[in-house]
Order: sequence, then structure tokens, then C-alpha cells
Amino acid sequence: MIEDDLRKQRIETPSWAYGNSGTRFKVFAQPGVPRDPYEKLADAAQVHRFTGIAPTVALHIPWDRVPDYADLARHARELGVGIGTINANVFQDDDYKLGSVTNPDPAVRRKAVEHLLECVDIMDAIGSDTLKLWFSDGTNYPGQDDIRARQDRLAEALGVVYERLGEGQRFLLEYKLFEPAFYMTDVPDWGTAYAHCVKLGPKAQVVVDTGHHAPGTNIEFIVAFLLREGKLGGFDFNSRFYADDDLMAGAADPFQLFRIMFEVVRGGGYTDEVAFMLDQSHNIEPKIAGQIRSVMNVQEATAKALLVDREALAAAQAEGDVLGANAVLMDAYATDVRPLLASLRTEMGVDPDPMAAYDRSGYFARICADRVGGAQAGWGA
Ligand code: LRH
Ligand code: MN
Ligand code: MN
Repeated sequence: MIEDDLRKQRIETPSWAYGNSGTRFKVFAQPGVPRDPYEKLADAAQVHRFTGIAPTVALHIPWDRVPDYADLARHARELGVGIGTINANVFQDDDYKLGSVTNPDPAVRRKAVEHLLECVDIMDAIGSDTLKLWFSDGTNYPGQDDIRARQDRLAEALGVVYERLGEGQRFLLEYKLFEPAFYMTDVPDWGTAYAHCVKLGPKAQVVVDTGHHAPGTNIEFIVAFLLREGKLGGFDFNSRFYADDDLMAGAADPFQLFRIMFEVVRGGGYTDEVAFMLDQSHNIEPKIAGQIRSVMNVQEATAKALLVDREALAAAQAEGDVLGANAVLMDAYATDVRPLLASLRTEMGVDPDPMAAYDRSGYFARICADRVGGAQAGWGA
């Protein structure tokens, strides 16, 4: 029964999706955006309320810095959600101009590692088991710094954080091909992230942000490979047309999302071990509705992936039936899973049409009236 699997699905939304965001050209402020992390959690709770499958929220530190994290976690629980991944931020400080953990200056490296350790303290206070590490580190010009020495510095910093992780905690290392460094990124690809994680041990895994690859990259291959090695820790889902666009998951290329989800299912990664997270910002569209739509898109791709007739596929593959095998996959992709998901939602006690139900709820009008002077998502905050 694919419904049993779909009922178990959990998709984590990012706190930064609820605040104002934009590009480096312009931040378009929206009415009703949260003024603090407490209000971001309230908005995230709406996404869970209407989808039934988004029970946790990722925090980004220091964007979500509060005096008392246990209190924030309590607030989340009262709203019917929990705090999930803690995302470290060592990219928004003047000191990090030449890098954070790979900076040639040992004092800057120490400062960056201190922040990462502080994030583990926050995990302890909240009861979170996952730390997400993305480094903006890299260089802009050939010769600017020693590529190899930077790998040594990275390995050293990761080792310190790894040692600090408690029982049941892990970190996910995120790679990105480009930006903000343009000549060379210190963790540019899954291979680099994988090599560091393998050396460190089982508490270090790779996270695949779908926006962080060169155009045309076969992301599902990466997923299949990492899962086979037990090193796929999770996803930062979003869509891209050109660069790290952070558009709604499944919007630009729903077929790619389906192919990724199929490899997750095929590789036995459809468990709690692999975290399905969104890493998005909504620059021009309403934010809570944008998150609801994204969660639904991931859910639809998952339903289609679960529908693939794996026996028929394996038989066609064994016979070398190229067109037959392809047709099995395409049949699942072409299936309209919306009626199935609508009845599943009813059964789960949520509205069959989450977008319409959220619209009707009047929540957006309420926050527009109640909140004045909302915060930026983090960029430029
Ligand atoms: C970097 C990234 C990373 C950050 C987030 C805000 O591009 O994907 O995950 O934490 O954006
Ligand atoms: Mn990301
Ligand atoms: Mn990104």
C-alpha cells in the first residue's frame, strides 16, 4: 500500500522561507512576515496544519538566535511542530571574507569553529539531532590561496565538530559548485563532501541541495551512489533554472524530482535517516502558501516514485528491454496522483485541498493585520 508510506512522509520547512528575501538586486518586502523566530514557527505550523506532513522546522543561526532555545522548542511544541535541523552560518561576517574554516588566518578559523560548536550546544538545548554545515569558503582568483592547505584546514575543523557531536547526533555536509566564491569552492561537489565524511565516520553524511550543481548534472545518480554507501543524510529541496535559484521544489523540473525520489525509494532511503528538507525563499510569491505548494510537490513526486512497478521494471531491465523499462518509469510519472493524495489527506484529518483550505482560513489576513515591520529572512539581516 503506497498510502502507508505516504502517511509516514515528513518534510521539514526552513525558518528562513517565512521571512522577507530577495536577490542581491532587491528584497521585496511582504506584509505579515514574522518579526522573530517565534512567529516564523507559527507560520511553519500552518504549513503542517494544512499538509499534515511538515511537522518540523529548520533553524538558521544566528538568523534565529534567541535568548532561550529550550523556550523556543517549547513554543514550537505548543504550536504542534518541532525544531529539526540546526543550520550553521559562517558566511555573514566581515571576518569571513577570505573564508571561515578554511581562512588562512587561524584566529578567523577559531571563530568559525566556535560558532559551529555553539550550534551543537543549541542542538543539545533543543533536542535536535542534525547539524547542517555549508561553507561559503573558496577563492575568486587562481593563486589566491593554497587549494590543498584549505582542504587540510577544512578537515581539521570538521574533525573538531565531529568530536563534539553527542550520542545520536550527526552533521550533514553540504556541497555547492559555485557562489559566493567563483574560481574555486572548498566543498564544490558530492565527491569532496563524501571523502571528508567517510574519513570522519558514521556521524558525518552528505546533504544534497538540488540547486547546487552544474546545469545538466544527473542528481539522481548522486543520490543512488550516496545511498548505496550509506552516506546520504538528506536533501535541501528547491528548484533552479540557472543557478542557486531557491525556487519552489518541483516547480522548474518535476520530472527531476520524481527521478530523485525514485532513487530514494529504490535505494531504501525512504526512512527517517534521510531528511527531506526544503531550502527555499519566496521572493515574489506569498511565503506560507509557497511552502504548502512545495510540500505538495515533493509529496506528489514521492507518490509517483512509490507507484513505479519495480518488478516489471526489473524484468524489463534484465531482458535488456530499453523501451519497456523506460515505459514502466514513465507510466508512474504520468499517473495523476492528486485524487489519491486528496483522499489520503481526508483520512489523515487534513483538508483534501491544502492550498484552498489555507486561503479560506484567513490566517494571512490576520498576520497582515497583526504584524507590522516584519524581518528579513536572513539575507542582509
Ligand atoms: C547555500 C545554502 C545553504 C544555506 C542556505 C541558506 O546556498 O543552500 O544551505 O544554509 O543556502
Ligand atoms: Mn542549502
Ligand atoms: Mn543554496
